[in-house]
Amino acid sequence: MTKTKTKQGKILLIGRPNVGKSTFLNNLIGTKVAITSPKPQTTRFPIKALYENEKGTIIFIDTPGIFGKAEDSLSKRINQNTFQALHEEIDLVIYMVDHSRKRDFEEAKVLGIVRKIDKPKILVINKIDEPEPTYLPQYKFMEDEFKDVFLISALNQTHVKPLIQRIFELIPEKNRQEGGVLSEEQQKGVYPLLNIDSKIFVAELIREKVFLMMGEEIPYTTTAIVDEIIERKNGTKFIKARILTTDNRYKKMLIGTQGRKIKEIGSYARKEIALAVGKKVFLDLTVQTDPHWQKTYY
Ligand SMILES: Nc1nc2c(ncn2[C@@H]2O[C@H](COP(=O)(O)OP(=O)(O)OP(=O)(O)O)[C@@H](O)[C@H]2O)c(=O)[nH]1
Ligand SMILES: [Mg+2]
Repeated sequence: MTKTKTKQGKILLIGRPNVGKSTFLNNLIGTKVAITSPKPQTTRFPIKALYENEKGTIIFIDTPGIFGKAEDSLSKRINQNTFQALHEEIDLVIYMVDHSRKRDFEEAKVLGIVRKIDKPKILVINKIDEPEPTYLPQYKFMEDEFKDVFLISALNQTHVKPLIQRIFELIPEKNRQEGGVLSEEQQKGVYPLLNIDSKIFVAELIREKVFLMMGEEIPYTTTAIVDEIIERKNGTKFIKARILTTDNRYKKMLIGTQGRKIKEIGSYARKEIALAVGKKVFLDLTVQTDPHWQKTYY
């Protein structure tokens, strides 16, 4: 069997909530693999996605932002999901920070975790497209602890290329058997996602719309579950999904007056799912109260 040399590495993306980890990954890969929103802890479990170019392949692990004060059971569990990802065999760590936010207690907590990981590390300072306010000196101060520092805009893709270049320099060269060692793993997910099937992917898109369209605390009372995806003979996809919330009063708010809110959420989600799957989609979306969903699903 012919063997070819190629760069292969597994990279952990870590940082506090909202610094732009998932945005970075999506824009790098060129397709939405992880949902994003202006609210903290949008990502709830590690998301593995494959990035390929002529130099080789990288598996990125996007993690939920670590909350400094995880007081409720959901954020505790989400933090735990990130700590679990630290046990993966990784080759490199990207520690992402947002220069427009102060280095505070939460940042210190994440830095403490990063310091304990005995792997090469790159510090990525994100959101440089936002010049004010800036606390850049507070982050630059950490430079010596890292192999390299990059100032980027994940949103505008500024300075992302040199960062990828550097990543490829730092990850190992491996033998790859013809056909690719990742193909089996790839097939399990929704390409280039490696650990998510299409039901979870669709559920994530619905959850994103809840994060974007509902007020402050509501998204944290919710999750989304996809029960069925049926391919109809006429080429359309029929999807049956539910938004779960912890309390009847939130259910009411999610449904809205005369069902307007849930219709809006459903229509926004349906359009994006249709775009992602390249088919016409029928989405049957309902809201259900389940005070214990957090124990069952995360
Ligand atoms: N101005 C600016 N905004 C950005 C940039 N990158 C991300 N954002 C915004 O920051 C917010 C959070 O982005 P996410 O990618 O969801 O952040 P995250 O680090 O994955 O957050 P969690 O999943 O909650 O840990 C979103 O509103 C993004 O649009 C950037 O380079 N510039
Ligand atoms: Mg995220």
